[in-house]
Order: sequence, then structure tokens, then C-alpha cells
Amino acid sequence: MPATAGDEAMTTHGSHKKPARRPPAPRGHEPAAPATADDADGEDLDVAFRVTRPQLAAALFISVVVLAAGLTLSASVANLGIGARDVEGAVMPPGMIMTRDTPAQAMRDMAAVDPDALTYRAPVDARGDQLLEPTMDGDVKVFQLEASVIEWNILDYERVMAYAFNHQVPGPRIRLTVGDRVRIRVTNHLPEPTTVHWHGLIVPNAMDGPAEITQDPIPPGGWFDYEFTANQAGTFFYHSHSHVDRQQALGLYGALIVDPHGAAAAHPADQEVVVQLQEWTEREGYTYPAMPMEGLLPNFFTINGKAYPETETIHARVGDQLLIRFIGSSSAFIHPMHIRGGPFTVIATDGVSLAEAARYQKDTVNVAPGERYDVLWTAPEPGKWLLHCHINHHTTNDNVEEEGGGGLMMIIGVSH
Ligand SMILES: [Cu+2]
Repeated sequence: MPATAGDEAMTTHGSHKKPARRPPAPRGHEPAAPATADDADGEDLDVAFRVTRPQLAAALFISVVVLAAGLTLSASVANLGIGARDVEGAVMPPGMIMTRDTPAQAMRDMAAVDPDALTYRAPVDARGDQLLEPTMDGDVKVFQLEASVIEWNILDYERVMAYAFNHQVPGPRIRLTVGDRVRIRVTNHLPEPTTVHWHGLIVPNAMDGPAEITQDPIPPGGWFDYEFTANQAGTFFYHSHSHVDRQQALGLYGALIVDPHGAAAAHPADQEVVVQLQEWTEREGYTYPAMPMEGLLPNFFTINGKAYPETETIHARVGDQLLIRFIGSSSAFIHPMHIRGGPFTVIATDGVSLAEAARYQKDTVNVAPGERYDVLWTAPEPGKWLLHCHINHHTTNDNVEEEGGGGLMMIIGVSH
């Protein structure tokens, strides 16, 4: 066998020079015979590595079993029928349980907001629930609502990607008077179809909003005119009604308040406070629609689009009467809303005024999705009185309490 000088030091061929130093053989063992073709007796030692048929069959069998097991395991936990195109770019929440029967539609519904769909970045201190001014078309009040994907600060340091009406969360406040004829043009700049429902208002059926039930969904880039006359006074709200568990949970809702007409319009309070509730699921820079499901449980909570300590502080004087309108704009969670400093009087529920004898006192009301409570609260002695949810986790920000709380908490500052 040819060998160069350089090879010699490394080789262990028996018929050539031994290496300069050879490690001692382990005690009790003969040094292993080098297995080379040119061994002294000339026998072909490769026979030691020849594969017998039973060995080949065994290896083949094991490989097939392992491959089949891998395929079966994948098929038993994931839906292999979903093509990449069906869920293109979808980012799923960590912890979400996806099984063999999870369809692509469910994944798209629960996926993170696509950062590529962002069209607007709201200023850090922007506030939602801004009064929407109509234009007049004859005697019809015309409002414009535009849905799009925005970046929105729920805290100074915490930005979410939201679905929003008119670049704010909640959407702008629509204020009507009983008897108003309105036309509300909803324009869709979302990457998916949408519609709007006027919760609690009795409107013509074709104007009620549920997608694919009373109307075709408004496609991306399209619009729809909702026309009706407001005939009920009270606290209402509007929200998306297409893939509502995704779209409303991401911020597509807003207050709709109808004042009584004429003499009945006399305000029962010194000040009015609208409280709209929402949850957020924000993880690793992605925003998911909060749902009571694995991976989608919320970690932030907002009143009117802000978490405490960024929630608005209400200022009142001792003896002031506050009309607080609680709106269950949450898509999926119930919030027992509590006010300190004395009970309040429930004067209306779900947009229906309670007769004097039917009014009642509470200090906590369970505000479920869709519910509204109008309550009157009188400012007691001076101080900082809390209005907050009594599910304690809902008064934290990502499980952390800061400046004494978080999430669904606001301060009513009362002075002399
Ligand atoms: Cu709560």
C-alpha cells in the first residue's frame, strides 16, 4: 500500500513502521487486529461489515415502522389537510391547542393581526370614544365610519395592533336624539370582510348588520349605507358583525347614545361617564383576539381603550351626581364593575329606563357582553374613589400591578 512520509506517523498498518508512540493496550485485552485488505493472511476482512439479508430486512422494517409512526403522530395532532395557502402568514398564539380537526378558518380567526395590514399609527396619547359629528343631507344625519388596522397604545409602553373605526379604540361616539333619521356609511379598509350591528336599537331588518344573514359582507375596499330612525332613548353600542369574535375582540365597537326628545331630555346628572370594556391578548409583539380559549386568554384590559394608570381620571365635587353608562362591549368576558364610596342607583338597563319604583341600589353590577347599565352615583367625601372590575386579574397589566392596579380601573377624584 503506498504511503507518504507524512502518513507514516499516523498509520497503524502492521506491515509498515509503527507510530513513534503507541498507547499501551488496555490491560486484559489484546490490541485489536487492524482490519485491512492487505492483512498478513490475505483474507478479505470486509466480510465483518457485510450485511446479511435478515439484517437488511430488520433495518428496512424498523425504518418503515418509524416513518409510519411519524406520519401517524403528525396526523393525529395536526390537520394535514390544511394547505399552506389556506393559512398563509398566519401567526398562531403560543399555547393554542391545534388538533387534527382544527380547520384553516379557525386558525385564520384566531391568528395574530397581520402587521403588514397596518395602515395607521395612532399617537401615544390618542383617546377613543371621540364624538362623531354628522353632516346633514336634508333632514338625515350622515355619519362616516371607516374600519382599518391601526397601532394603538393601551399604555404608554404597550402598543397593540387593533381593528378600529376611524383610527380610534373604541370607535367614535355616535350621539343621536330620539326621532333622528340617520345614514351611517361604513367603509371597509380591513384585509377581510366586515359589517356593523346597532346593538339594542330596533332598526329595519335589512339594516341590522349580521353578515350573510341580512346582508352580504362588505368586502375590503367596499362600503355599505345603514339607514334607520332612532326611536329609543338610552345607552346602546355598535360593533362588527362579521367574524365578530375576532373583529369585535380586536376593537371594532363604539358607543351609541340616544337622548330623549324635548322636556324629557333634562339631564339627570352633573356629569356623564361612559365606560366601555375590552380585553387584549398581546404576546411577543403580536396582538391576538382575546377569547376564553387556550393561548388566547387576555393579559391586558381596557376602559375606553386604555389600561390603568392610563385610564381617564374623572373629576367631581362633593355631592355631584354622576351618570355612569356601563357598556358590555367586551366580546367574551364578564366584568363585575364596582364603585367605591357608596352604592349607586340603577336607573336603566339595556337601553330601557326603569320606572322610579323599579330602580334599585347596588355597588357592583355584572356587565356581561352586550349588557348596559346606566347608574347614578353621588360623589361622597373628597378623595380618590375607585371604579374597577372586581375580577382581580382584570386590574393588572400582563399580571403586574403598577401604581396600585392596572387594567379595568379608573379614579374618580372628588374635591370640595
Ligand atoms: Cu373584569
